[in-house]
Amino acid sequence: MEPIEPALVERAQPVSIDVLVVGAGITGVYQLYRAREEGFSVKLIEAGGGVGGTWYWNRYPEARFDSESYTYAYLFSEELFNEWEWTEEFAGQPEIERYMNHVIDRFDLRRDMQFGSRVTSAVYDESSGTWTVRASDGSEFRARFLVAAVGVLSIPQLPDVPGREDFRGESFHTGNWPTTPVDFAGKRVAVVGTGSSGVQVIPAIASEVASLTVYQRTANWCTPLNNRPITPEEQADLRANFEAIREVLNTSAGGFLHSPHDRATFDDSKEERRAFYEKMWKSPGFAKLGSNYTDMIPNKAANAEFCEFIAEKIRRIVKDPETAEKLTPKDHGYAGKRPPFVTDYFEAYNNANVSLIDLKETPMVRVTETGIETNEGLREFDIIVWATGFDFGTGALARMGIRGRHGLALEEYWADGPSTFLGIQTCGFPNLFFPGGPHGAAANNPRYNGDQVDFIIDTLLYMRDHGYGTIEVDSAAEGEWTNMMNSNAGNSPFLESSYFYGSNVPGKPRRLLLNPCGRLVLHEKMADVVKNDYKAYAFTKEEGAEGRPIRGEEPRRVDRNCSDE
Ligand code: NA7
Repeated sequence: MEPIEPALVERAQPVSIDVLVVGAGITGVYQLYRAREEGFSVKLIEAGGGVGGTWYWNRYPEARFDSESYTYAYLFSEELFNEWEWTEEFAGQPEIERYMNHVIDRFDLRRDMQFGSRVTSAVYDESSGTWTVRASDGSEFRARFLVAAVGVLSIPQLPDVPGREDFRGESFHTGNWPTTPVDFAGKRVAVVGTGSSGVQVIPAIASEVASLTVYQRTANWCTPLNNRPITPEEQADLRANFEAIREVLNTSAGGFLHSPHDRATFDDSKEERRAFYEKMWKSPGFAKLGSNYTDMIPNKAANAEFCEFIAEKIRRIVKDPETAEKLTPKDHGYAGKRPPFVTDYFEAYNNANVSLIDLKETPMVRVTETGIETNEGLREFDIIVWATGFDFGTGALARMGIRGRHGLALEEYWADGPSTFLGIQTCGFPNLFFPGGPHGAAANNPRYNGDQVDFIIDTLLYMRDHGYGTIEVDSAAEGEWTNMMNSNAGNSPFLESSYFYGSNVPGKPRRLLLNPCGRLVLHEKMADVVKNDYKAYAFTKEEGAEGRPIRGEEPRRVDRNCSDE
């Protein structure tokens, strides 16, 4: 495909390219790499000052992977896999950022990347079949294809508590952490939120602060991450087994290496179950999900027993029984919400300077200039850490000013929740792809996001081979996929109270933002697209010759009352 002729450009000298990638996270960088390798002219723009995406912005103390480092990292190059030695099973943010910088330098990607450039609008022009994208730094691009690899956890969500802006100390959201170190030593600190981020930051700072007050709305089923250094022997094993590792990670439902267990809970005696739970407690990260009893999630009695085992652990670790009780979840079972993995989290509450406030018993009333007021009074702080999560799944896509055919705004089209095909495209927005967006899968993120990037590249190559200039998904294909997502939502372990349904964002429609049918169904449907010669799409020829023309119809809203399907 030839780069777009400058003659098509209507406004002041935008840069004309085949593919514009937005977002320098793990997905966007891979998209840039693949597009360039295939000979497309491509640029990547990124709002942040450096590479890493989520792993650039979330640089709070002890931010780290909870998927094994080598399962989360790139697999497209054996040389890269061999030469980068992760120091720990679960790498910390600084090492992850170093890795991402290494990748972009090793593959000479930096020259096509532009940082500090936040998209302010992306408008589709039907006459030329191109996107005009403008960014905060004044740059402008005209691209045939727009790939919004903007991540699911990239818009920090701050609570709507009165006075939040009035606080005169320092305050930070974990997902928008400063690049300069925050000095916690001797400070009075509040941490609000006890999801995966909050429970990482709490033990990391507990011993250096003067006081730490944790504001918890919902207790989580936290279990040990069990991080450790990777030994030289293990490094050698990883290298020797690259092909086998890649095969499992590329083909398994979860994109992890954890072997599934072959027994259901009550196949074992009480003593055997107890020993097995102990084994799970000592297992690394997501093994507690991936290698647990086969019925631990769907069987209520099985789930309750595993939860009771964790509750006992909490009671044993936390010395103050009242605090232990508050830290034990009451409103969901294991995996009803995304389970965090921790290092010395419960232990932190044994420090005399750490206290826990249960916001369900003691609601937050307001933030003042000096601290946080609950119905029990004011506590004064020097620093407030908001570990209050994100506008998950659609937050970033809805804020880019994306306008498709007939000026259709993406955020309006998705006002009742996202409507997608394969979690990659949506009708009414030709030549737009959003790998890693809503409805993709529910697994080790880079693995299924990478599957989507590969699918996008195959699609672009198909278009190039056929001389097609535009692609738009058929509304019926989109409807089928979206209905499948919505009608299977009940099969996901996650409850509606989970942020995976958008329930943490006031006014956001409650739709499952993951793919409850899983990664293997995603693979199957992608393969069907190819097998059926891309019948799910309308294409136009680059030079206006015959294709499978876009029919010019209004994108149809998907029927969302599909619970009986
Ligand atoms: P999460 O998992 O969404 O956690 C956010 C936490 O903040 C959670 O405990 C929330 O309680 C709490 N929260 C949210 N809003 C409020 C208000 N208004 N008041 C008090 N507390 C509140 O985000 P994380 O950053 O921890 O983790 C995100 C992902 O990063 C994680 O899943 C991993 O993939 C890595 P709630 O449970 O909603 O009651």
